[in-house]
Amino acid sequence: MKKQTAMNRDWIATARTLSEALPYLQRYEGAIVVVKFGGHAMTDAEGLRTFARDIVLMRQVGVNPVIVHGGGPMINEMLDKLQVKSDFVRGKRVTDEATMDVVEMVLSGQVNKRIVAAINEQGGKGVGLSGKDANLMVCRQDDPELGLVGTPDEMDTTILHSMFRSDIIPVIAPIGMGREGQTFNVNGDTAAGAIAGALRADRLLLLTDVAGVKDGSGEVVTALTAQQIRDMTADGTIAGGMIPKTQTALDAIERGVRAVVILDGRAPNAVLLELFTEHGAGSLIRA
Ligand code: X2W
Repeated sequence: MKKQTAMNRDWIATARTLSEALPYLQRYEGAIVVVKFGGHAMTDAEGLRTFARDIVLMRQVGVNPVIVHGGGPMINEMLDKLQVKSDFVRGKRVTDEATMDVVEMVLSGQVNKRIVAAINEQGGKGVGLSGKDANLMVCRQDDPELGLVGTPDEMDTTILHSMFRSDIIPVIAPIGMGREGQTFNVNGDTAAGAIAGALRADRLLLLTDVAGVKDGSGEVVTALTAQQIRDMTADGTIAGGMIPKTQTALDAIERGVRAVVILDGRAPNAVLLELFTEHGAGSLIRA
C-alpha cells in the first residue's frame, strides 16, 4: 500500500512538470536551437541515450534542433593508436594531412554516426553531414602555423532549412571545405557558433564538462551580458579553456544569435532543464 502511494506521488509530479512546461513549449515552438555536443560531454552509452532522447523530444514539440558535435578525446585516442603525434596551439590542433585524414575519419565516420544512430533509436530522424556537404561551411585557412585548420568564411544554411521542413535533425561534424577543395579541421565550438550565427538561432547551447562561467569566488553566474563577459575576461576571471567558449558566445551574439548558454552536458537531461523549466542550467549570455 505504501509503495502504491509513493508511485502515485511520482506520477503526479511528472504530470505537474509537464503542465508547468507549457509556457516554455509555447515559447520555443518553431525556434532554432543549435546544440554543441562536445567530446568531453559525451560520457557513456547511457549519457548518449539520454541526450538523444532530449533532442528527439525537442523536435517532437516543434523545436528545430541542430547538433554540432566535437570529438577531441576520440581523435586523440585514434591518433595514439595509429602513433601519429599531435600538438595543440592556443587550443587548436596542429593539423597536417595525415592528421586531417584521422580527424575526418573519427568525426564524420565514427562520432557523427554514433549520434545519428542514438537519435534514430529514439524515434527521431537524424541525418549526419559535415560542413563540406552542400557548401554548408566554406573555410579559409586559420593561422598557417596550424596547417589544415579552418576558419568558417562563408555559410550556406539552405540544406538545414530543407531538413527542418522534412522533420530531420541535422547532426554536423565540424569539418569544412576550402575554396581549392582542401579539407579543413574546425574547432567544434567555432563551427557551432558559425552555424548558429548563420541560422540566427534562438539559442546556442554549448554542452561541456563544466557547470558554466564562474565568478571570482568560483560560483557559477547564471546570467551575463556580453559586456560582463568582456570585463571578466579583461580582469582574468574568465581564463584558460573557458575563453574559446565565451569568445564563441560573443561572436554568435554579434551575428544575431539571441542567447548562448554554457552548461554541463554530463548532467542528466541538461538540455530539457535549460529549455523547458524555470530553473535553467549553466550560464546564459545575451547582448
Ligand atoms: C578539433 C575538432 C574536434 C573538437 C580537434 O581536432 O580536436 C581543432 O582543434 P571537442 O570535443 O569539441 O573539443 N579541431 C582545430 O573541437 O572537439
